[in-house]
Amino acid sequence: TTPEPLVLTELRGDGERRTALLTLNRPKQLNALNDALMDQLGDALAAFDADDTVGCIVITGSERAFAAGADITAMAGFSFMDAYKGDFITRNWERILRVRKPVIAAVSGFALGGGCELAMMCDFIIAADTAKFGQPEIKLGIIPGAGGTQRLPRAVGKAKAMDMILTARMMDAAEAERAGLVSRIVPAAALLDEALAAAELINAQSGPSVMMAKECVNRAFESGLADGLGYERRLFHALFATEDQKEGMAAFVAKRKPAFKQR
Ligand code: CO8
Repeated sequence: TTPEPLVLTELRGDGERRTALLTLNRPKQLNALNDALMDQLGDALAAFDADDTVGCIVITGSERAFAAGADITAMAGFSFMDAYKGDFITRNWERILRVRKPVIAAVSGFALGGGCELAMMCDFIIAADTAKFGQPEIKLGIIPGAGGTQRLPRAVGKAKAMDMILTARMMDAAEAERAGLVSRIVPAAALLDEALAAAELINAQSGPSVMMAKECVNRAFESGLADGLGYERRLFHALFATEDQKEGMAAFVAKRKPAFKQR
């Protein structure tokens, strides 16, 4: 028998472009992220990013846990050289950063350690009211290793990031939304529907504007204001070369819905 996949993949939506739904699938281990799972996730992300029928990707977990972190049993015996030579964690974790289409995290339950870091690598997080975020690595005698010390302060500011990383306390969904870590909170039962509805709105837009908008927002975290504004200006100008810009503006003037074609 073939083993159950660690990441379930399906296509959702009936528009011209669909949403790839990726479900982390180690529910008994609270979706603890091991090497095999991260390989499967990276493969799925790359495949759907290259698929023109897909406009947007949603990553979700189970009701109880988005992911409770990197698999502690897998790394418990690591030496420094194991971690260093295995390029732990860049090898397969950072593939998500190369995805050009939007990636939405739909988080229910625990998003801890590497699980919180994975959610933060997505473009935005929609949280169920049951969501709990944390970076509890300090309790294991390590520190966050997949961007937690860098992305969390950018998301919630230094005070809350230091508090969470040094004390290991969790943030509930309400605090995460107040702090800016998540874009919205929805009732747990509606989480997937809400995330898929957000994805559908994105799927209906022009491919080049969606990808360039994502690129520009990400640029805001990599550059000074003047450089970021210059980058935005160039891409803004470039979009006037697309057919979809003509279509979008013509549709507005004609008071009809635009039919964007470019992917
Ligand atoms: N790794 C491995 N197994 C886990 C993990 C994990 N991170 N989290 C939970 N599990 C397992 C438990 O061992 C348990 O297994 P079993 O049933 O066989 O005993 C099962 O999942 C259910 O968990 P619990 O019984 O503990 O459930 P509770 O509801 O009592 O507690 C908690 C839930 C609070 C989430 C608790 O499980 C917990 O504290 N988990 C660990 C959280 C944590 O410390 N996460 C950080 C891990 S370190 C990390 O992510 C570093 C990232 C660095 C970069 C990434 C590199 C790859």
